[in-house]
Amino acid sequence: MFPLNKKAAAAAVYSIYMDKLIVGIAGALGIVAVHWFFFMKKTKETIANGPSIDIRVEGGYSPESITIPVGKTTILNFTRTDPTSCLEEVVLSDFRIRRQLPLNQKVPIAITPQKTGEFTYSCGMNMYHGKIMVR
Ligand SMILES: [Cu+2]
Repeated sequence: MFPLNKKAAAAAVYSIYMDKLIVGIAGALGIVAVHWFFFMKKTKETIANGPSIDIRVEGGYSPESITIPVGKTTILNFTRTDPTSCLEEVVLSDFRIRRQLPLNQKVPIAITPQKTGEFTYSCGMNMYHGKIMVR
């Protein structure tokens, strides 16, 4: 009798885990689908002269926070080395920029902030964040 109950309990626990796993997989597929939906056309960038900052995209953005001068053009060189589809697009909403980041390619994004403050940017799904401090 006892071994049978133990077996039943184990089966119940297993089924709960399976439910969670299925929900997890469904959620992940949903995220991928949304990313595909928002896939946008590549645009050519006009590169302005001025200082640049390299930002590596790998499990997030590094450096996560950068400081750039107000009223001057700074080029942010994004290089994505992370194959996660989540990071394949970067959105600098304050600067009205949305750009694809092909794997292992340097993508220069020039910005010229007109006011000081803290600005955030993110991946296309708003899950990973980076910060731009304008001084
Ligand atoms: Cu994302």
